[in-house]
Amino acid sequence: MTNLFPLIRSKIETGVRLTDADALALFASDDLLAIGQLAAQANRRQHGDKVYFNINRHINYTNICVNRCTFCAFSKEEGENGSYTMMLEEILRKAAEAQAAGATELHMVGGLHPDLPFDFYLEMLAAIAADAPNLHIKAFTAVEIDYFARITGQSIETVIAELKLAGLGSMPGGGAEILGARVRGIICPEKISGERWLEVTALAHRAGLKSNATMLFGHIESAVDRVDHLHKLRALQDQTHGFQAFIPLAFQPDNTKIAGAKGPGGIDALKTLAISRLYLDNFAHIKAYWVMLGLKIAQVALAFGVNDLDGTVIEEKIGHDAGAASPQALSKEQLCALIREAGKVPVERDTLYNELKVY
Ligand code: V47
Ligand code: SF4
Repeated sequence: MTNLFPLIRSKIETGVRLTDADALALFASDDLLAIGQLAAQANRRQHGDKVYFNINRHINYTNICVNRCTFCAFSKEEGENGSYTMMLEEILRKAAEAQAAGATELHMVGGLHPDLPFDFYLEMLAAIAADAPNLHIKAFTAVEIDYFARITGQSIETVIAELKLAGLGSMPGGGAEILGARVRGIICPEKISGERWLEVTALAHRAGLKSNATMLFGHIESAVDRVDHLHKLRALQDQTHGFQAFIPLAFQPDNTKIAGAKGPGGIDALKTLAISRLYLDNFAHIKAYWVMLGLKIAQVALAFGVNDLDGTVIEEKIGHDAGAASPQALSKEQLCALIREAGKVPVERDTLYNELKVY
C-alpha cells in the first residue's frame, strides 16, 4: 500500500471526508483486506451489526425501449421476438400476489416504450394503490421520468407531482450507469446525459421523493470514471439528502454488446463496495445487490462495509437476461441465513428504512 494509507486510515477514524485522490489511491491498492477492514469499521459505526433487507417484488411492465444501451440485454424493439408489454390485469395480479406473500415494496421499471401514453403509468399506479394499499411503489428511473416529460410536453416537476398523486412512493437508482460523458457516449449514447440524470434526481428529491443511486461497473470504465461518478453523487447528496442507498451494479455480459467487457471479478466487486462505503460519507446505506453480484460475493460484502442486501426480489429480468447466475428469488429465511452466517443481525426494513422486524 502507498504511504497515503495511514492518512486515509486516520481520516476514516476521525470522520474526515476522503478526497478523490484518496479514493483513487484505494482503487490502485491491492490491499483488499485493509480497505475492507476500514469500510467495515465505518459501517459498524453507523449500523452496528445490523444488515437490512426487504420483502419486495420486481415488475418490469415492458421491455420495449426506444434506446439501445449496449450493456442492456433486457430491451427489445416493438414487434421483436421476445418483446412484451404487460396488461394492467397482469400487473395487478402480480401486485396482489406480492401483497399476499408479505411484500412491502414493488420495484417497477421498464423500457422507454414508443407508444404507451403517460396515462398508462398513472393508471397503473392508481390501480395498484387502490388494490394493494400496503405496498410501497418504488418505480421509474430518472431516465423514465425525463421520457415522460418529453412525451407529454410537461415539466419534470409536473410529471413528478402527477406520479406522486397517483401513488408513487419513491424512485429506484437505475439509469445512472457511469455519469461521465466519455463512457456514457460509448455504452448508452441515446440515454439522457449524466447531468440530466442528476438534475431530474435533484428535482425528485426536492419534490419529497427519496431515491437510490446506482453505478454500473466492470465494463469499459476506469477508476477515474468511477471516482468521478461517486464525486457527483456525493455532491448532489450534500445538497438534497434525498439518496437512501448506493448500489454498485456488477455488469453482466451475456447477450450484450460491449466489446470485450466481462464484468468485474470478486476482488474488484468487493473493493468497489468498500471504497463506496468509505467515500460516500453522506449515504446512509451501501447495498450489495445479490442478483448481479451473486450470492457468495454479496454475502462476503457484509464484511466489507455493506449493510443492505436488497430483498427477496422475485422475477428479476434485467440482470438475468444478461446471464446473471443468481436465483430468481430468495426467501426471507434464505436472506436471514446469509446474514446470520456473516455474524450479522438480519433486520427487515420497509423501503424508507423503517425497521419492521429484527430477526
Ligand atoms: O439502470 C442493465 C442495470 C439497472 C445490465 O434502486 C445492468 O433499489 C448489470 O437500477 N448488467 C436497473 N446491470 C436495476 C437497478 C436497481 C436494481 C436493484 C435495486 C435498485 C434500487 C435499482 O440495471 C439499469 C442498469 O444500470 N443493468 N443491464 C447488465 N447487463
Ligand atoms: Fe432501454 Fe433502460 Fe435497457 Fe437502456 S438500459 S436500453 S434505457 S431498458
